[in-house]
Amino acid sequence: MTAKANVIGVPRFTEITDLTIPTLSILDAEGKLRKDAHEPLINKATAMKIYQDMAYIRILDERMVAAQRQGRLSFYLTCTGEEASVVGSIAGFKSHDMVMSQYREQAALRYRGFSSEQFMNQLLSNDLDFGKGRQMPIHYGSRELNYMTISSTLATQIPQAAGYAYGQKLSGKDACTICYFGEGAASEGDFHAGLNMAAVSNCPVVFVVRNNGYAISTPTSEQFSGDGIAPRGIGYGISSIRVDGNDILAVYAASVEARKLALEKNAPVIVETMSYRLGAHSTSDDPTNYRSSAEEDVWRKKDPILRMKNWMLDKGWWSDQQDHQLKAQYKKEILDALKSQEKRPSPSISELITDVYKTPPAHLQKQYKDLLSHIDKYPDHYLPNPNKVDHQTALTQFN
Ligand SMILES: Cc1ncc(C[n+]2csc(CCOP(=O)(O)OP(=O)(O)O)c2C)c(N)n1
Repeated sequence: MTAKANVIGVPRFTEITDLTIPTLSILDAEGKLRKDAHEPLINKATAMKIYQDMAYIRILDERMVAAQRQGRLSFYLTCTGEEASVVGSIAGFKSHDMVMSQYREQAALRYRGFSSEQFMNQLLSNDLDFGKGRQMPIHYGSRELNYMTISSTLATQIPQAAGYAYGQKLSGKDACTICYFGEGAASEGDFHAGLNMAAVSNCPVVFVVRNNGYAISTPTSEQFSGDGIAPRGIGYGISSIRVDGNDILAVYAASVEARKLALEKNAPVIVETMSYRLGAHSTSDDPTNYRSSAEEDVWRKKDPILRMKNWMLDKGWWSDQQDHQLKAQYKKEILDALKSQEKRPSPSISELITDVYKTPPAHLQKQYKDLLSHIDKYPDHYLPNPNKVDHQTALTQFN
């Protein structure tokens, strides 16, 4: 889009207040339909799946933080408070659409069918981890579920999503990309490059920006002076919508429309979900150092799961008894998976430097062989290696 001519005769600056982005809100804080709001078309089966996956992730997060505190995991990162932003959005997409996420969107992976055992395999870096133990916990990925492996480096998924969506358009298949990131990641250069690329190349990609109030300890008031992220989309010529991220129906309705728009127009779309990161940034963070519990309490009262539960109860689609049973069942499923998967061996050391190069470069091979000799010399410094055979073959595999 080139600059549009709108001639004026006296200097008049355009201010942020001239552009007010409305917020889509369908359910009120009690989970009742707001006056004048349109309930999106959503069937009982989809609503049940959405609710159950949000409930599952809340329990997974609680159990995994506890497991980290017990020393069973090295690191974890919760989605707590933002479950509706994630599950409501992924539910508006098809299973063949690609997901490019940041790291707080494990609920989308669950929605796609990632099992408790698969979560544990990655979190525990065991021999069944798809990443073969070469990444920190929470760097999930699944080729089968069209979920691109997470990268720690903020915002790299944004230009990648534009490129992936461009490829989807060329393939002529009815598929698009959903790309998640936080408002903090929107301060990266990759955000601007990715958005502009997606807009000028007409890429069917939906950017879901989780505006959750913080980038680690930095509140949004110290990140930017503008009105959130949605207006930046307008600046790039991208259709943008802002929604109450704790309102499952608002997120779902906007996401269904966003996907439709992206594919009909072959164009990027932005969905900004306004929410709050209720948990710590990660298990390495302590939010009491930079925010008050009174502030957290305000958002606890807007719990997206409780809000959806109330709506489901009102519709007669759910009961308190079912809720109790489901939560007990998930707790057991997760703890059973933790117990069984933590008994599995570590990935084989013979795969430490494979999968990137056809033949690993000489310097990597040297480091690898040095490591193996070090393990032989000082076995007590390392975890027991049940794959002794692999270790031996590993020494010769690149010869
Ligand atoms: C390029 C880069 N810079 C800094 C970091 C460190 N870092 C990790 S998460 C994070 C905050 C991101 O905040 P936001 O995008 O709002 O997501 P949230 O954690 O709130 O979900 C930062 C600065 C990083 N991983 N990569």
